[in-house]
Amino acid sequence: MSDSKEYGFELMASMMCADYGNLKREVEELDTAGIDSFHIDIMDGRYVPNYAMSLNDLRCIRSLTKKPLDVHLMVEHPNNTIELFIESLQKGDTIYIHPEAEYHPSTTLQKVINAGLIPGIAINPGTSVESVYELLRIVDKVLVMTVNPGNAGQMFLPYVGQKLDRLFDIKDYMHFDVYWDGACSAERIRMFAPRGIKGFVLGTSLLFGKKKGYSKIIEGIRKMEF
Ligand code: S6P
Ligand code: MG
Repeated sequence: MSDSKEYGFELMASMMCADYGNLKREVEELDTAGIDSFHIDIMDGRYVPNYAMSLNDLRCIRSLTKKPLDVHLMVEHPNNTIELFIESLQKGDTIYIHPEAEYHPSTTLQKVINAGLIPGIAINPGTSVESVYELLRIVDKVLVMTVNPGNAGQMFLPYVGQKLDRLFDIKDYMHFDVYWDGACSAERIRMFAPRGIKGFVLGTSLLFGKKKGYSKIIEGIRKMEF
């Protein structure tokens, strides 16, 4: 059996799925269990019909761990508030924006780059690679949404597979990595890790609300023993 070291994939915990009655304990347990980073879903109730996490949640989690944060902004016009996020983060953290939510996404991404953080874009299921092609030249990460943004626990949208193939073809010469967000199951890790997904966001499908502890689950994924 191959393990994640061979493929080198990363595992991110989708913190909107965590138990907020025990947030500190959740962060500590995930940290100890070997999660690679903490995925923070920020929503504004406009770009997506939900709120999920806030800036204060982000700051709280930032203070509880040394591991990187992976901030997924599902907000309209992130350029208006990006400084609040930038100043709450540190080197090694990532900010993803949705290009459709911004008039001039490259201006916003440039602020992320200038701050020494890792720039990324999140691509919705209905967004083509062609429509964001020029941005691929300046980002380090592309977060492919395999569900529509806004909620955890949704069904995987299989038509996203063709877009992943297109991104795998161009990722090396355009210098970006491809990440997966939404309905990440064991079967999909098994299928897509060898094809070039660099990291998976784990939510209700595989990590949270299970009978097994985080260490066992994460160890199982790394060994590809599901
Ligand atoms: C959804 C959000 C995601 C989810 C995560 C949930 O808009 O961006 O990060 O929290 O994907 O995972 P699951 O396994 O419940 O679909
Ligand atoms: Mg997300």
